[in-house]
Amino acid sequence: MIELFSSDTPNGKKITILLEEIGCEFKVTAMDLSKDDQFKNDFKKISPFSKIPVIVNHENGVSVFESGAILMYLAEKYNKFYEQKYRNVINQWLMAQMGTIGPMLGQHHQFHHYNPGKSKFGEERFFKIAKRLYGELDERLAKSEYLACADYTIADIATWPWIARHEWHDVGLKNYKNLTRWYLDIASREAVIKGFDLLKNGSEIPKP
Ligand SMILES: N[C@@H](CCC(=O)N[C@@H](CS)C(=O)NCC(=O)O)C(=O)O
Repeated sequence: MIELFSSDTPNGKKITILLEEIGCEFKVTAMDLSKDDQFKNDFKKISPFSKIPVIVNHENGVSVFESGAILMYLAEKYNKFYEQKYRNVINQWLMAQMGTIGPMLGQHHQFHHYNPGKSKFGEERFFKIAKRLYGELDERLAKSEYLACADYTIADIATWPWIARHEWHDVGLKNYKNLTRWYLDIASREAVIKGFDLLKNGSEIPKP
């Protein structure tokens, strides 16, 4: 059984979506970041940077931190959404999410959504970067059904929950035709609907 330590955030939802897609048995241990659950000593043993998500595989005691590493671990273990023949290209789109899309949109959330009015520079900078990312993803999805290839992969699973925060981004998702096509296609998957509702409190996917 897989235990997922997580909160209801895009990085957390990546993992519930993949676990639902795989259909394996798992349980979520909710972490309240506002109450500093992430800094507790026991959690630090499995998460050296005190961040969610982390999984523990109770079959063998293996723990994995960093959402990209968790996706790779589970996809390899269950041999799903990470086809060997596309692995090089899947890795590139997965790393682009981990290194660019997530961190940049995360900063945009900080300035535009949580702290408007505190830094004009920060708001402008990350709004511009968010818009640019939407355009670049749209361009890619004009040429490819999914981010890495013609199949749905862990690169899509990593990126989609960030675009699901489109209301916070204020960029106007529906102006990006290919990104919207991809977003809605993934949003209609049963596992994605279930995985999105990480805390099982009826959370629904925002429409473009
Ligand atoms: N690169 C990490 C980022 C994880 C991350 O930023 N987690 C946030 C929530 S989405 C967190 O745990 N923040 C708590 C903190 O930094 O104190 C990953 O993808 O797993």
